[in-house]
Amino acid sequence: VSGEQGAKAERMFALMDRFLKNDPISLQKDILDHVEYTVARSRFNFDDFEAYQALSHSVRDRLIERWHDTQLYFKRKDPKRVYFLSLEFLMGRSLSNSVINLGIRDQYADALGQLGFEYEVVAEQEGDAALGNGGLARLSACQMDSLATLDYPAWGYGLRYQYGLFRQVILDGFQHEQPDYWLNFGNPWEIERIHVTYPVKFYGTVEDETLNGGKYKVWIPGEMVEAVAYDNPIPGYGTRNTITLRLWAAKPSDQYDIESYNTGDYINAVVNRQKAETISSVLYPDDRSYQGKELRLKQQYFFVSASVQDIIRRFKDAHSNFDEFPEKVALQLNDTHPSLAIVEVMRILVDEEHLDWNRASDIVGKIFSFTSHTVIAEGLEKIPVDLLASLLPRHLQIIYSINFKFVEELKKKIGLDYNRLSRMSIIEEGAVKSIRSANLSIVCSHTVNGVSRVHLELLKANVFKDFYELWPEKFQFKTNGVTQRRWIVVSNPSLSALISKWLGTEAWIRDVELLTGLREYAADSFLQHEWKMVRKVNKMRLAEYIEAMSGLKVSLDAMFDVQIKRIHEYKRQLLNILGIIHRYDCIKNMEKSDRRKVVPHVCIIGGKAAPGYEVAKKIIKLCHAVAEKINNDSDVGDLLKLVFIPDYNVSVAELVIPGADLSQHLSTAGNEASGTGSMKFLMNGCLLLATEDGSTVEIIEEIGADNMFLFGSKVHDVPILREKGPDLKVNLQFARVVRMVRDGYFGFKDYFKSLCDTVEVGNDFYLLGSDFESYLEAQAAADKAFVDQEKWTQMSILSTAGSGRFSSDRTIQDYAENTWGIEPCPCPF
Ligand code: GL2
Repeated sequence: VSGEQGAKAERMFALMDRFLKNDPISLQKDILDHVEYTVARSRFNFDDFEAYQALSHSVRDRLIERWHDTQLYFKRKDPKRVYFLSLEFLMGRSLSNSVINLGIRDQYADALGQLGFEYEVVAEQEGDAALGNGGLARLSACQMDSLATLDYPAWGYGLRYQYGLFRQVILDGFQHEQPDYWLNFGNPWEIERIHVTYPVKFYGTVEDETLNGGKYKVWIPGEMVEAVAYDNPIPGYGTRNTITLRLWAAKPSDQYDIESYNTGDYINAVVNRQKAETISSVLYPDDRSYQGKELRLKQQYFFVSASVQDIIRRFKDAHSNFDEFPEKVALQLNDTHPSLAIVEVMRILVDEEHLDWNRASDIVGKIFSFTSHTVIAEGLEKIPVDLLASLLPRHLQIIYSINFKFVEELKKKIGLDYNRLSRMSIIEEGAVKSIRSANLSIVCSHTVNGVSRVHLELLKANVFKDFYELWPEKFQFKTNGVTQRRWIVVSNPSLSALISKWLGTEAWIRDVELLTGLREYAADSFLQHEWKMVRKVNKMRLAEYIEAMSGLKVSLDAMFDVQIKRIHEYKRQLLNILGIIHRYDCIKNMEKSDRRKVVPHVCIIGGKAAPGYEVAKKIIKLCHAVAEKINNDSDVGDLLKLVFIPDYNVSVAELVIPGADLSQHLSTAGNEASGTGSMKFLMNGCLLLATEDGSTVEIIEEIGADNMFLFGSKVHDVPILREKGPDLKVNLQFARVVRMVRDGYFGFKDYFKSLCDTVEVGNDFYLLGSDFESYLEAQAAADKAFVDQEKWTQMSILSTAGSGRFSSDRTIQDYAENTWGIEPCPCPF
């Protein structure tokens, strides 16, 4: 920088004490300054929550410093960037993750300690940012952490919902949903960018325009909303790089409203304006069904339009020729939710930048990649054409043109096979004519990814078969991963310290493959002893939580047997509960003397049901009804307890996972695209009881089938079993436990009738009956292994040792090299 600007920069630089200091005294001063000037409390009188507020602002200052440097460096280097578009990010808490990634957790803990506060207690004050439903959303969060840590020039883009995923409250065993107004107490982890705003248009008409001899389309909108950026800095671990998750909030726009003010109805005009904000108000709480609602479509377009405008603006700051766009930009579609980004880029290039259609379409084909996260055809999004025609009239025209050209090309390749042409068309004809978002995404992306090997096989064989046959080279898979920073270092600090001690280095936190080094000590009795101690302390922490929450005291000698995830029929929480009923029934019918041989279990189930998903809600109620019976049966005592953990979320997971001995992953094979919960448990040395579904198949390759408890039909068995129809040789044990529920043994006989019907012979779509016997065998095998604690601990160590492949670092590196074509850009200062 030269001239006056340069002189100014020099002066500023001289005034600045370069970089904030991280010694305990500076940190204390910093915290107290924030107590006084940011939180506006007296430095002599503040509570834990105020300490959290001050602490987080102090951390945020340090994030901002690195973030500015990173952004400046990226700007200077101008590397190819990846833009990760996702409607959901499940970030959870930010404080501990940030201080660990910045490498200053212990310093802060000291600083707080000297002020009379305990770090853990202060950190507990933070609420969860729950801007997502489940696995897909948490995956996005893990991937952001890896993108930052691996120094990739990346941006995340999403929506800043005012209400995150609902809070689950249980009353009399029934789920009730309460709004999660997470911004009530402020959010220190975001920075509002009042100057980074874009207009987003809706409704209206499309008109023709002639300009300099060219004919163009002009969209005259009927409504305009302003998108305002909220930036969330994402720090990498062991690097200065700090990247951005930019979330958009909707605000009323000043343009396009003058008319209504002029009519004199001032109050109504203001109220109408305010409605704009509803676009980013609430997260849809259903992760598997698409309802064709206008608000949802508005959300999708709102966030992609703002993001695409932002991306193009950044490109144009440094470039004038759009042919360079694919060298600078990779756009990743996280599922089909952001697929309108394709159409938005086309619209801007053609209508606003006046590129000719073929050139624009060539650019689009080079920048987009798409990852599917579902296995079933019913899970695929469809946008009703009528809805799109009214909300985004120009986009509908563009989709028709894309489809026309695609179908013409396709005819040349496959001839007039009308069935196939109609299956592959982006437009679905039928009672409700709709846009198939997946087809749009496949046609316009250079790469289509599955989230595990099995998932890709299923996509190729079923939902995307026609496309796979047409473009086999487009299809890849990137097995999901989770970040060890969050899922070991933050959530299980004692295990983390133990691992570092035995490996003699902390390098595994960045280079997770190093965990395999634990294999050589798996049989070492000293490590086993320390490993068991760490696990016991984590179990204690979990037991205290259970007691505080439910009043139930549980024995630490019992196996903590956990299933936490969204409640879905295909995930088969019902199979778990029926298995628990069977266990209970066996204990009741056993000779007293035999009970000594029973392995005590504390069964823990947690998860939310979508508000409109009746069957899932009944499963939650059944869990409570069964728990009520078992937990109050003095005959059973500590041999069996059942606990439902309400309001399962990221921070609850951070507490439960390190304390689990066994975790259950029971999806009917072929239904879970990947599954990521299992990876978190694995990293923490928890053994898995699972079907051979999704990523479990790859986990088996890594840690061996004899290191886990596998059961059930395999992926290729499931369609055959379903085809074959009901098995007349019904498993008697299964029939018995279902009958107990049916007969009202746990009460609520009428209420549970329809739930029992879902697993009756001929109706049992998710094959609980067929898999029951093998499920009980796997349970028995787990019990047997648990008795031999030495063996169990060895298996536990081997699980952690084999978990490195399931780090999101590996996934992201694979995406960067094989899908996006981007390179690390580490900030040197
Ligand atoms: C999911 C899949 O169901 C799950 O198997 C996968 O691990 C994640 C992440 O790829 O994506 N798809 C989806 O819509 N949700 C998922 O968890 N909510």
